[in-house]
Amino acid sequence: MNMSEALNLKSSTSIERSRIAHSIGTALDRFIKLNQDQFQYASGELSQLLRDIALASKVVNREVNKAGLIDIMGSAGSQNTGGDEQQKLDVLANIRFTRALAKGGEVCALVSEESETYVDLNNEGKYVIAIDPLDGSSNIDVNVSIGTIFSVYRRKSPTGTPILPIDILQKGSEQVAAGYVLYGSSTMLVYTTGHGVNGFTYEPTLGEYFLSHPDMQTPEDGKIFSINEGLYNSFSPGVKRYISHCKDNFYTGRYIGSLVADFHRNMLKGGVYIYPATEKDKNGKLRLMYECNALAFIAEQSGGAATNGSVRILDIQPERLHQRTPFYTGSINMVEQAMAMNSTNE
Ligand code: FBP
Repeated sequence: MNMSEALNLKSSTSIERSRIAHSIGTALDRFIKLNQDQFQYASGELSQLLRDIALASKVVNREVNKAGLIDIMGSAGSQNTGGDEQQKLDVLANIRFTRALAKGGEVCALVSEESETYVDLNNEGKYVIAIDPLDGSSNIDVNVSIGTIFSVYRRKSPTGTPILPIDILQKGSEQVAAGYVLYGSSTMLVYTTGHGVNGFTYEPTLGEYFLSHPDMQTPEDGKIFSINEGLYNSFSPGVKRYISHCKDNFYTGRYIGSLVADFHRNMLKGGVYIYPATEKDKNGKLRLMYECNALAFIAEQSGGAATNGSVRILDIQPERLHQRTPFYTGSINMVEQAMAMNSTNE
């Protein structure tokens, strides 16, 4: 097609298809608007809430990208509730997301890895958020992919009244939306509202996310296993048996040590991520409310699976804000196989 033909483009489809200007895809804002009627309580608040999360992630992305140039690397000199050393970027990301969600006004309470108790934001808010503002802390200072993980719930108590435990300690199956942001070679926002999973890639020169991975599907099977084998000696016989099975079948071992990055790769390529119970951490390391529930919702919405080794993550009733759980997630056949080997633990 030469320039004059291109300039004579008549119909919108021919313009859309013109190779002279590649289509950049649907902007996140437009996608949220176009799909708003899918939301159970579609009145714009959940849409705004998703926009607030996207905005905060752009600010965090900017800070993560220039971390080596400004003084935000290293420890913040404090510990979070789990006793993990807080990195400066952990604290910064927590402030950015809390501020954006407080300003938005849609959220009544926020559960965060970086806060001991939930943060009371606004009694008029209809939604409760559980968030891991920056996941993969051990990789922050070494420029390896890190992420943000979020879960959205509808409050149970009437708006305008004090927040109650029933508003906070909800099962993962009650999530109305969930997602993650991956700060990697490119930055992506992946989320679900219970109608499939869509991925958006950030275009920094336009400051906008664009639909790049519509209707993401986790392959039923794969050849990648992700587990910290450094903890091998503290694994159960069942987990050791599954690792041998993977090696006997020449599966590839891939473990970044950033849950979001390992989860994302396995969702695209097929694979299983396992953080099991260990002698040290009888309930595993990962947190149910702001790490596992969101990824379990996405796993299931993309045709994958997520369990604690015996039951569905989304069926677990949380008892404490920062409770931990073993986590098996990814390709459905691989999760089931790992569980089968785990259940015969002699
Ligand atoms: P945080 O960094 O948010 O505490 O998340 C936990 C995490 O870093 C996951 O991202 C990762 O998969 C896992 O812990 C790595 O743990 P380990 O170093 O014990 O393998």
